[in-house]
Amino acid sequence: MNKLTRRTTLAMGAAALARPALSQAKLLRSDIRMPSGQANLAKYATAVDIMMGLPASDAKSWTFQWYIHSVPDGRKVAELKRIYPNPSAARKLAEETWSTCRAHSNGDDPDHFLPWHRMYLGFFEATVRTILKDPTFSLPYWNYTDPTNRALPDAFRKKGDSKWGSLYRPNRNNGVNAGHVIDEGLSPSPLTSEALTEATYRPSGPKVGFCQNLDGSLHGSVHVRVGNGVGMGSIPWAANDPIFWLHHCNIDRMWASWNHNGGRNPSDPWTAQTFVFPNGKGGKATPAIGSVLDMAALPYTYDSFEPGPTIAAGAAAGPPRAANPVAQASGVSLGADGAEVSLKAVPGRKPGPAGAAGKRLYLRISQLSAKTQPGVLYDVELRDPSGAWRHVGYVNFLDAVPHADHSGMAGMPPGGAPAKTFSFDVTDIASGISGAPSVRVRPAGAPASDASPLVGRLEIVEY
Ligand SMILES: [Cu+2]
Repeated sequence: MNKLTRRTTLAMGAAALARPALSQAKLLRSDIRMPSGQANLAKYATAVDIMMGLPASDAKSWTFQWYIHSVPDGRKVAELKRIYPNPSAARKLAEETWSTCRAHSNGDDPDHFLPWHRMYLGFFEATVRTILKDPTFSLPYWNYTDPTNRALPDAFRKKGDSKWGSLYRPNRNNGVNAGHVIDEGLSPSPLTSEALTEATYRPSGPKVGFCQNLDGSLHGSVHVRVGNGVGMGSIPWAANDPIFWLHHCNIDRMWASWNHNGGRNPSDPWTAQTFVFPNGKGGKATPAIGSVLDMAALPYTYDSFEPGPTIAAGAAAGPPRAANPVAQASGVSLGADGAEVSLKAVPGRKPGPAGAAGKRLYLRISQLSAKTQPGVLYDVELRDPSGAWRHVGYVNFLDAVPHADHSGMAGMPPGGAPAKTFSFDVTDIASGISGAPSVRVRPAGAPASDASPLVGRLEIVEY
C-alpha cells in the first residue's frame, strides 16, 4: 500500500519546491519523507519553538492555538482570567475561539469533524507563515496508512535536540518515543484506509458514513496509540503535541482523497454553519463549512492522494429502507479484561441466516462513555457459527470522556454519551448464526484502572 511511487517522488518532491511561489499557485502539502516535506518539517520545528516562546495571550502562540481545540480540565474561564487580567480584543478572541472543537464533545454534530479541523489546520498554517515570514510554508503530513511508516517520525523523538527538540513531548505511550511502530502487537492493524469505502459523507442506513468512520477508526486509533491521557490520547491535551498537526494533515488528505475518488460532500443548509478562528494575521475569520468543501477552491493541495475505491455517483441512492435490529445488548461495562456479551434476539426476529435477498448484517456499537481515557484500543470480536471468535474491528473511547466547558456541554445527558457510532459489516461472520450472537470487546493492552469504560449499546442490524 505504499503510494510513494518513484514517479510521485520525482514529480512532487524537489520540483514543486523549486518552483517559484506565484501568488495564485497552490501550496503543496507533502509527505514528510519527501524533500518538500522534509524542508517544511524543518521550518515547522523552528516555528513551534518560536510559538512556544510567545506569551499565551498572543493568538499566534502555541498555547493559544492548542486551546482553540480545548483548554484541559475545564479551565477555560480560569485560564482566560490568568492570561488576560484585563479586557482586550485578544481576550475577546480567546473567549470566542477556545474550546471550540465542534466534533469531539457530547452534543456536537459528528459531521463537523472534517470541516472544523480543515479550518483549524488552515489558520494554523497561516499562523506559521506569519511567524516565519515565509509565504511558502505548508504543513507536511505523516502517512501511517503506509505499513512501512508507522513509527512516530524521528524528528518528533529527539528530546533536547537543538534543531528538533521543540517537536518532542514526553506524554506519549511506552515505546512511541523509542521508535516502536504505533500498531505494535495489533493484528490486523487498525491503521487502514477502510473509511474510503464509505459511499456517503453522512450516516446512511446502518453505516456511519465517511466522516464519522474516519474520525472513529483511523483518526481515533492514531490518537490513542500515540499519546497518553495528558497527550495525544485525550482530546483536551492532544493539540499540545506537535504531531497533532501532521496527523490531522493526513486525515485532511484522506478526506481530499475520498473526494478525489468521487465521494460527495453535503450541499444542503448544513454548509452555511460558520466557526470562528484567529486568521493567523492578527484578525479573526468566520468561515462557513461550505467554503472549505471544495479542494479546487482551497489554497493548497496534496502531493499524493489515496487510490480508490471509486465512489460512484449516487452510490447510496435508491429507495430508503429500514435497518432492522436483529439482536441487541445495552449497558456493557468493560472490566480489566473487557467483556463478553450475548446479544438478545429482538422479539419476532431471528439473527440469521442473512445474505438472503441481498441483505447484509452490521454490528453497531454506540453510546460509549468512560470516566477517564482507558488509554487502549478495544478489539471487537464476534463468534461465528463454528464457535470461533472472529475479529470485527476496533473501538476507542477518545471522545467518550466528558470534558467540561467544551461546546455542546450544556445539552449533554448526565454522564453523557456522544453521538458517535462505530459500524462494522459482519455479514460474512454472522450469516448462519442460529442462537444468540456473542460479542467480545477486549482491551488491546492494559487499560487505566479508573477509566470505567461502558458500551451503552451493541446491536446487530439487518439491512
Ligand atoms: Cu484529532
